[in-house]
Amino acid sequence: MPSILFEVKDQIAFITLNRPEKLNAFNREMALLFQQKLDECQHDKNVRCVYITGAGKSFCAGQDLSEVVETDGQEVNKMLREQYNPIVWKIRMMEKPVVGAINGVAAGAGANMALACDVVVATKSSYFTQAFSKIGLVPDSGGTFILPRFIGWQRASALMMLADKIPAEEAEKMGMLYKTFPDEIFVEESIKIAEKLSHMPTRSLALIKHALNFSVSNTFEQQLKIEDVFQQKAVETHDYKEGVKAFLEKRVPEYTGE
Ligand code: T3D
Repeated sequence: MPSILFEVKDQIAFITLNRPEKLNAFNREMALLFQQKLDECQHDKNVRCVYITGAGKSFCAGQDLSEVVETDGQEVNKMLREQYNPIVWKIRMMEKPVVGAINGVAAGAGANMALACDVVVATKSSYFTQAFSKIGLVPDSGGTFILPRFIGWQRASALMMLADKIPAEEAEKMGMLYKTFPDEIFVEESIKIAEKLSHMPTRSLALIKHALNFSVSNTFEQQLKIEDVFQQKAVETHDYKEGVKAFLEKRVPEYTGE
């Protein structure tokens, strides 16, 4: 079986991390295949939403530790540059919404990849752990950037140092994710979110995403300029014209993503 399952259905690309016997931990082959699929999503005009989940009872347990026995600093450095950094970068730069559908444990790089998604939802039985410090590592995959911005410095510091298991409902209260759903209705409810996003004005969603990307390092003044530039881009889209027209005609808009 391939380590990544991939299917495009009704303009949603479903990416499933598929090494369930290892709780979908990443080996090199899986990390590279994941990147390839993210690239396909970016370039395929038929894809208007990406949905990432894990096979079996877990989302992802981070790096496959059986692959890194006796790894030295240079190899880890290469690993981050070749495997993990491009994955979170591609998720953040993707010009379509990415749903992180967390269906069990999200640990280490798996937890931080989840945080990089645009809309993160989880089963109530899921949990997150910044597992790195437990094995003498430092959080990677953007975790030290994203987590303090989501939940504040103090809580991020505690989570990263203690590597505690944080149940999804607690993570939701902290602001680490959007919503949790009971396990038995999770697939249905999380796909509904992807379906909704796939029918929305895709280019406006991409601009919202990039505006948020810029907001983490911009001043208020710089951000007002970004909003100005992005709004001009949005106004030029077909979907904007359709949105206004449909509103005035009192009908449901039909967005094409253009
Ligand atoms: O050099 C570098 O590593 C740089 C890269 C860093 C990126 C990272 O992601 S570092 C962080 C790596 N991940 C971890 O440290 C998490 C390790 N796993 C765990 O702590 C636990 O497995 C979990 C908390 C995730 C889940 O616990 P539990 O009790 O539900 O499951 P389990 O029994 O521990 O695991 C089930 C199986 O999956 C087990 O295999 P077995 O005994 O049935 O044959 C276990 O060994 C395997 N597994 C789980 N996580 C990993 C793994 N195998 C390899 N690598 C894993 N990360």
